[in-house]
Amino acid sequence: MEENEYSGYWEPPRRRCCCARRGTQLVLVGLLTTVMWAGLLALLLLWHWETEKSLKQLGDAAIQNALQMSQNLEELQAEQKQMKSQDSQLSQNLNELQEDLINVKSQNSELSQNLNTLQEDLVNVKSQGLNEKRAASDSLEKLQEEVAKLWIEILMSKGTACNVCPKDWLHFQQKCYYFGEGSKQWIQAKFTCSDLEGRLVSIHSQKEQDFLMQHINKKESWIGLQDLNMEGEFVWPDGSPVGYSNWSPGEPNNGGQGEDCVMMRGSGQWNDAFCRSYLDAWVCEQLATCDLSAPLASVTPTGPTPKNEP
Ligand SMILES: [Ca+2]
Ligand SMILES: [Ca+2]
Repeated sequence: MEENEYSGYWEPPRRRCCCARRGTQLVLVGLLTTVMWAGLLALLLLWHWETEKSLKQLGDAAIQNALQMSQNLEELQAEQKQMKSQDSQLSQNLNELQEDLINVKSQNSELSQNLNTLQEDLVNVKSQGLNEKRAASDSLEKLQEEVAKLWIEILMSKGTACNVCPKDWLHFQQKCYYFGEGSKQWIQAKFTCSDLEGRLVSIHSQKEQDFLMQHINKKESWIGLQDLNMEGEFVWPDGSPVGYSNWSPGEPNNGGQGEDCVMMRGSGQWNDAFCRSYLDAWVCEQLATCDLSAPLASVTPTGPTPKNEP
């Protein structure tokens, strides 16, 4: 028996035992497999649940982000619209400013033009006023001279001697003459005569010319004639035009750089010369005054006071 036991005669029980063990093992394996599958399924379900949850959260976040982005986009669009509106307003303001600038420039130009016109008018008025004042002064001076001459004639007609001249002046007819010597330009000779209370000589007759010829000692001498204001229009110091004249042949010729001041040559004939030339002689004149020391017959003075009146 023991030999059979140990020689394998009892193969069937051994097989039953193995089969039972195998069944148990199979059951265990099956259980284990089931548990494993169950665990795996549970894991899969858990993973699926977690994944779905995550996806849902992601979806919610995406929706939230999309909403936020949409809101931001709307805000940006609103800002852009507002900026466009402001840009349009700024552009309109800029255009208005440019138009205002153009208007201001135009007004400024017009004002500047008006100012220039006013300044020109003012200069013209001033010039006209000065000319009128000068003309009035010349007229007054002329009138005073005529009155003085008339007064002298009246006095002379009453037997009064009107031949009084300052010292070193020579008397001829109704005037006194001073024959100055020394190098001078025409304008310097003119001012020197003024300082002597006279003026450069005016010559109105051949007799006067002859008298002057006798006393200039053949020296070239400045006389009062000039055409400084208007070329070719010669006038005497009292403003009177040329009546009597004694021009040299071919004169006046306004030669060289311009000749506007008249001199008497040694021959006595006249020549227009350059005013800044220096001559060694000039002739001044003034009206002679009357000697009123003798009583007058029936004349009452009403004119200007004669010089040398006692
Ligand atoms: Ca001239
Ligand atoms: Ca000349």
